[in-house]
Amino acid sequence: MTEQASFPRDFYWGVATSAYQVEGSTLADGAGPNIWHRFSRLPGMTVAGATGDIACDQYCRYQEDVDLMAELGIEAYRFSIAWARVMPKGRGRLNPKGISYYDRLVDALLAAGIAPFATLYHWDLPLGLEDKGGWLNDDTAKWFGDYADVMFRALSDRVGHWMTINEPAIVMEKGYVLGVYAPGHRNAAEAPVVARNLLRAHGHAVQAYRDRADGQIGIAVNIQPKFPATQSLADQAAAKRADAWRNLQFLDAILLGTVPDELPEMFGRDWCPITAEDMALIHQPIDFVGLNYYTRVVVGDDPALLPTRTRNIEPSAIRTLVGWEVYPNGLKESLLRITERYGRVPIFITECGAAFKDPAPLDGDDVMDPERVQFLRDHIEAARQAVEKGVDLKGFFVWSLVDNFEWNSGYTMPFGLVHIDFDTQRRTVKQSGRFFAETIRSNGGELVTTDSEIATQG
Ligand code: IFM
Repeated sequence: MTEQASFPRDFYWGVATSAYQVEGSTLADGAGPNIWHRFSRLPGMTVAGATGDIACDQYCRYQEDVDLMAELGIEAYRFSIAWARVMPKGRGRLNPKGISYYDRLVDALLAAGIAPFATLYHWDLPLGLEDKGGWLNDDTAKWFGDYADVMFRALSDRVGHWMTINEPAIVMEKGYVLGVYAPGHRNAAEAPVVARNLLRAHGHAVQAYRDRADGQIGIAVNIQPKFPATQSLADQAAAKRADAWRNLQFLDAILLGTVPDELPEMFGRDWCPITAEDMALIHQPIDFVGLNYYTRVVVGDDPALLPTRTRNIEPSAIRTLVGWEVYPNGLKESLLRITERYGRVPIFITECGAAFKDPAPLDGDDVMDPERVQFLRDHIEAARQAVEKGVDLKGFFVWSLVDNFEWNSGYTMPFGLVHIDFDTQRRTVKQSGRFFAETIRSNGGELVTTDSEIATQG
């Protein structure tokens, strides 16, 4: 016996990607370079010197990917727009051919009955803006608003769901503190400046959207529940700091107009305050929260590691290829926490997925990836339980449609429902792709085997 479907009837089952990770043709048709173009060419920054120059070639093969999505019954596609494709220097002159690419993509999606969900910024800042200070320059936020307005003008008649920025915490931490992602800065003192400008950029885009369109706009944040390694006061305080840094600072500012106390304490005289004027821009109503969920993290106190003075403890439990603990309950906890902290705001799970080592495809057969099937099954079940507890969940997007360029890991971390042979660009559906197709067909209703059933069967 299976449980009844409890996802709403108008639920969106989708897949997600981002421009630099899948499009390729990064400089085609007048596009400008972005920070990953430069960063991935620096020695040692990506595994095997990989770049997104070709990636999944979606710029040329978008119709093939749309057809694949249609074949799997996918209802929504979350893609991102490459800012430097439509504004080669990040401001000023537009590139009509770049805009036309997204026009064609959106039309192809709609023709296939797939709802387009567009992200305006998924980490590919135009290089022209990096050379003017990037996210450390206050003007970048304003230029982002101008770029957003161009895209609203071009697509908001057909795109009803927009996300301003993907995972601002990762931009700040990996791009500016750890230097493992573009632009590769290593300066903890830059973090609050970057965070403030990302938030201001979000605000400018929301403002432009309200002036221009009447669909839905939100932001996609990644939440990682933080657990203290021990019950010591020091570890508990460490978990609170890590939580404020990674999970709370962006949503608190946007939805509550506040800054968690831990942040100014953490930064001391390096703290960059958000002014009242900034906050008025940032703290505007949004229509939904996008939640990207992958794992939880256990943390301990470590005074040497700035700015959070915390260290992550290696998980001993089941992990994905990236090393992240598989912890589906964290998805439920995160959904409930957002609902409790910010009120019953509509939420989309805008990313959830896992990298596992997949076998090579054999001619004519699907790629078998039972670990990813299990991962998805358990996370969809966690989402269902959150819905049961009253979370206003609107959709579930798997990361990702296809194996793609996983940033500094290059092409070594397959997350796709569809395998790609990067020598031939041949696509082969995985078992997880078929599983997700079945999930969509049943609206999540035929996945869940209850514990009691397992016991009875045993
Ligand atoms: O590939 C990334 C994506 O760009 C942002 N969220 C996490 C994914 C997996 O690491």
